Amino acid sequence: MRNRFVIPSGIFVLVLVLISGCTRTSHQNKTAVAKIGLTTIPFPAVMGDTRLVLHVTDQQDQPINNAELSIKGDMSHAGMVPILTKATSAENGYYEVPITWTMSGDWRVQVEAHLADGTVAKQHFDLRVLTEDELCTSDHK
Ligand SMILES: [Cu+2]
Repeated sequence: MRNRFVIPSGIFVLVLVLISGCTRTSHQNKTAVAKIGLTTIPFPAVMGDTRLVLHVTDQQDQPINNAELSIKGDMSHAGMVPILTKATSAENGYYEVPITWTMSGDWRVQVEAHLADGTVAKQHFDLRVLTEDELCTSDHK
């Protein structure tokens, strides 16, 4: 009873840290005035319809709700049509948009956050999209 809300939000924060942790140091844009984190619902991402969640915060870790996000998903091999989408409304810094992964495998998601002051923060994330079968397999390890 008393853990009702603690467990789901704990998992969510952990996922954010895991994903942003591997990209933050090497790819952070020097002129960035905002920090961007990414996760998916469900996580790990599976082929088909999922939701993408981007968390945008300022240098003091305060949520930024009025950014306009341009999101582009590409696969690591040639010949794929990129996924393009936008997100413009947020709650507590979390921008959530539906996204349909058209193929399983390695994707790069590039995010541009256009801020109210006219500056742009950029971040990209590499993630693997699993098939339903792979998801089942990794659950049993
Ligand atoms: Cu592909």
